[in-house]
Amino acid sequence: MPFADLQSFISALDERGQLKRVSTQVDPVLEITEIADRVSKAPAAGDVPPPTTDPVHGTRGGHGLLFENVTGSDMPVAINLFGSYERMRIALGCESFEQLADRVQQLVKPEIPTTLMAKMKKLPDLVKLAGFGPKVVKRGMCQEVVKTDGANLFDLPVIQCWPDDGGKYITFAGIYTKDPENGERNVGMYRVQLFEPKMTAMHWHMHHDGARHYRKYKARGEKMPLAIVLGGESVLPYAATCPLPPDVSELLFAGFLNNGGIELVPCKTIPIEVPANAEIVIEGYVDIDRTIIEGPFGDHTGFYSAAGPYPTFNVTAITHRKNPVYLTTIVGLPPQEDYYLGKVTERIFLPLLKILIPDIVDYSLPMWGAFHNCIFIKIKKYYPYQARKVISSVWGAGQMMFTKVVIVVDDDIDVHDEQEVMFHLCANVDWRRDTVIVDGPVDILDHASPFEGAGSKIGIDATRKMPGEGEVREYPPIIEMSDAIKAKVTERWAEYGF
Ligand SMILES: Cc1cc2nc3c(=O)[nH]c(=O)nc-3n(C[C@H](O)[C@H](O)[C@H](O)COP(=O)(O)O)c2cc1C
Ligand SMILES: [Mn+2]
Repeated sequence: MPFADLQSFISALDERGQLKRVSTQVDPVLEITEIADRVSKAPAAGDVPPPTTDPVHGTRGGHGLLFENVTGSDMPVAINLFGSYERMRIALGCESFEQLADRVQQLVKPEIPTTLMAKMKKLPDLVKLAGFGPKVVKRGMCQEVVKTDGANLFDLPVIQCWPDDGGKYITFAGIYTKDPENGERNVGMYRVQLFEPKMTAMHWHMHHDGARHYRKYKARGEKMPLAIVLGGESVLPYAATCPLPPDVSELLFAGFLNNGGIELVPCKTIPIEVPANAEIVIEGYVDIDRTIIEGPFGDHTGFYSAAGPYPTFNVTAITHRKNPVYLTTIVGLPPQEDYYLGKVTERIFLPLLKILIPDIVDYSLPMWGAFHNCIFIKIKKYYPYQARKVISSVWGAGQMMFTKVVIVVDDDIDVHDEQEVMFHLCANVDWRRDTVIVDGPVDILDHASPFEGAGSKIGIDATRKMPGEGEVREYPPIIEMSDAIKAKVTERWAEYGF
């Protein structure tokens, strides 16, 4: 089972040898980053990479870290808690990500019961599904301490991640907003730069749901209530990063992962509900008339993302449980903690992706692709230009639209083995015939595109070509020894005297 709050998750990591406590005093400015960066690239604590992840990079991630003595604050700082396959499995309460993917598959493709008996059997599943929605309750530990006038963001041990960052950033919070038209909740993970004791920026990319909500408030001329939430159920940080379609509730998905709806409490000063079991909640309003130059920030891409204008957020209250733990993360040159969040999405979303694009057998987002730069896709090819169809479909599928390089291979290739993919790519492709370059939206963080968020993407068809796919000669067979000779050599191996 996943955990009901951050501190019970931390205790579980501790019991399972997945946590290191650091009692030496550390500086939240840069020092925590350097430690966390080294640890996240160290061998993983007792980790076993799942078979569907690449064996080289899947073995890193070190331990989760709890800094108990942080300069300038009385709150401990937790980081890298989700930064390995094993810790992600613990956070999501699953034995394997494939097991979770199976649950997602059942959710999206429910078998239609035909007999009365089968209907009766299905009933508990439906009742359970209904139970995954969030439940509003009266009281929650996230409000054990409430500060309004006395609220000060700089009392929190917020870290400065990298030397050229614009300042201190809250990096691992769920941002809770509501659609002003229909009240639908959204949770997204967006970084929050601190400017004043009660003022921050709100860095949501224009393609994300927080920005969509913001545009609606702005059009209505209303200020936008918003809560920044740290901690809560151990599934929540992951759920906030999930690339769900607009209007598909992250909280419902979190309830599904949590095997029970997330309990919410009404905020003290704004009309938003937040997880009752959160560690820390920052309440306030986004100012629809004021932006501020936010950034630069050392980002997922491994580069600094440039400074630019983003809306400002004014704090009306900070609430927290007694003795809260401050949760944070860093992003930078992969692998970092976010790599594992991304890999879990890759696995869990495979059944959903297959519904959208049934040609796909499997896919992989290689670590160095930093999510949006590269995807390897395996298809079973039946007709000419099928790979081209898949390439176009990927560019039309939610946040996959950002993918700069789409590489499609045949179904006898292991997409989790980079060597194998690159071998076939380089050998099978005629660049002029087998590539397609299109203009379209790209990730806001992409610095190579001519415009922010708009540039070009390449699709590479690395499958064996068939008639109808341009000028094609016959593809030669790959070299393989006959089974008879292999068996003979195996049998005689000792005789050779190696
Ligand atoms: C550690 C981390 C930091 C992130 N920071 C941002 C950010 O600052 N701005 C942003 O728009 N997306 C950021 N993202 C990506 C979004 O959280 C992610 O795309 C999410 O699906 C957006 O949800 P939404 O579509 O509901 O807005 C971050 C993701 C992670 C894992
Ligand atoms: Mn969303």
